[in-house]
Amino acid sequence: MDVLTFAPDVARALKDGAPVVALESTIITHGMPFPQNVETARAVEAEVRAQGAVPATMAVMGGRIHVGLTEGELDALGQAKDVAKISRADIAACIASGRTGATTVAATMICARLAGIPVFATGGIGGVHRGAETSFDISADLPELAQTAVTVVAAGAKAILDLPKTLEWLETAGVPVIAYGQDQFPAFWSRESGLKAPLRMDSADQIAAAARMRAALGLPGGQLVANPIPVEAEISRAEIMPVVEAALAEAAAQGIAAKAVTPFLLQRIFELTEGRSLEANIALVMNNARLGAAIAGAMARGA
Ligand code: PSU
Repeated sequence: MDVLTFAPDVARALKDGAPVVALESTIITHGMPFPQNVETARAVEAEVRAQGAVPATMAVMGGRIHVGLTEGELDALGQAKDVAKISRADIAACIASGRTGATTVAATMICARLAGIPVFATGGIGGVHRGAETSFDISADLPELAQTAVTVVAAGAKAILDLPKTLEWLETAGVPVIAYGQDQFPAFWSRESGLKAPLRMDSADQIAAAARMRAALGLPGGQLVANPIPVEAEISRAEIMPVVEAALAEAAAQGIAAKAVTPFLLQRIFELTEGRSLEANIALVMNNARLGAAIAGAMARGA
């Protein structure tokens, strides 16, 4: 069944075997406030283009998966109030009902695979939430990485999560976690988490070669490339962790659960840091877009 609507430049690039980078839309609708969300989405697309690749922002609209959005669509999505945050469990229902849906990391990976785009850049993936031993709250992003062959570039996992358990989960599921240019697994707003990443690579070519080898071996699933936030934009762990703890305590007190947890925490941390967390978030997404474009270039060259 044909459910994909390609933006003309994305269709052309895919036909020519030129580099394309998939981008998500939940970060626009649920991850950042307006107007910074739309400005950032535009800047990220421009950065991907500046690096010689074509951006393909994904969203579900009018019963179709859109692979690449027009300026008007991006703008409308950034201001819409009733957009669903969709993942593997609800993407089909959202398309079938004609509702508008923003794609999480998991849903964007599904869309990217359907569209034939092997690389996707975002901010931070979802993971194992604190207290998961009782709540069972584990982001659907993790099992998606274990089954869908897309290389995801993120600044690690958000520091609101239980990072040791997130790494354990990924290891058990056979997902390669590759720190880029350093030994430690980065923690979104901070370059370091205190945890060593299982793998380290220092070039886009190495990452592309590893993806190709996984395909050659017939291994399902993707790779997580954990790209540390640039030094000048980072908020140190010592500074961000008390803020994260305060936001987590508020979420618990208010009984925030399931899909609402991550957007609630990001918004509270934004308020508590007086906007600094958002500046850091924007800087790390831009940085991931650059690396994503480089990896897409390396894959297109067959490096
Ligand atoms: N990266 C960001 N901001 C975000 C997200 C990623 O910089 O808001 C979104 C992604 O869509 C990711 C989601 O899939 O957060 C995780 O949500 P959850 O923990 O409910 O799975």
